Amino acid sequence: MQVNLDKITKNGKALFLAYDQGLEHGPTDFNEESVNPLKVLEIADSGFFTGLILQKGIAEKYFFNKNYQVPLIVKLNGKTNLIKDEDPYSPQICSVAEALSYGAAAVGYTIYIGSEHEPKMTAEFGKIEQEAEEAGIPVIAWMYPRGRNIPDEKDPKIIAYAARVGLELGADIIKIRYTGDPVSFNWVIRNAGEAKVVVMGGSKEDEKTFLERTSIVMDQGAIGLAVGRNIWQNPQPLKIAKKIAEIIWN
Ligand code: FBP
Repeated sequence: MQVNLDKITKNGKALFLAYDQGLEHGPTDFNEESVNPLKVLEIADSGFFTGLILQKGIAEKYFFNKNYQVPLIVKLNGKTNLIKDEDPYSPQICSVAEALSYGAAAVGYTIYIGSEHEPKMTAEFGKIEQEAEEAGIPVIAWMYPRGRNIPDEKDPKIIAYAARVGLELGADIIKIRYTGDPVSFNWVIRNAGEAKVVVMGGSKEDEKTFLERTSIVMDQGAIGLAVGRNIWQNPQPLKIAKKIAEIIWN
């Protein structure tokens, strides 16, 4: 069954603000402003975003029962970067039912394809996918090739493989890295098939490069971006959000 993406898209396009880095990277990503979830929620609720990605703790304490208009996307798994396991595993820490109780319009899950722990993640994802479908909400798969079997996670061929795995596993939206050139990225999009593609942000880059990349991925058929640091680490987050939104909905 094709799930409806209307709640987390506008005219079929998407701009998601990611704010789960506190778990994944620790406070190193934050400054005096962005350490405060309220400040980032204010950015998320500016009208430029079609979704806000949170882990359950921040969803419960800062989003639930408040009057935010931005749709909530709860990330169901996550891990710290303190464990230096070459083959990463990101355990499920929130259920679909719990995410729904915080008001989630969609859920997200990271799969490290190529990791020795890939089977655990694909199995967890399969269950989540089924529960989300029953609840009628979309599932976004962070498709990240990583581990000892992946010599280069930026290799366009492995990124295309990751996109295809997302389609095969039933993801409604696939969050993936840009390959670095339009031709190989077009192949990624074609491998994702009917699953939609949003491009991840990464560490903060200069604005011009980031905006150019946004145009390229949109031209090749992505539906938008899921980005964190390139927005809330920018000294003028709303200004850059506006520019990105103008490209996405041009
Ligand atoms: P950014 O735009 O800040 O890179 O956020 C995207 C994201 O996928 C987050 O959802 C997540 O916390 C982070 O990147 C994980 O990054 P990595 O695993 O590459 O360190």
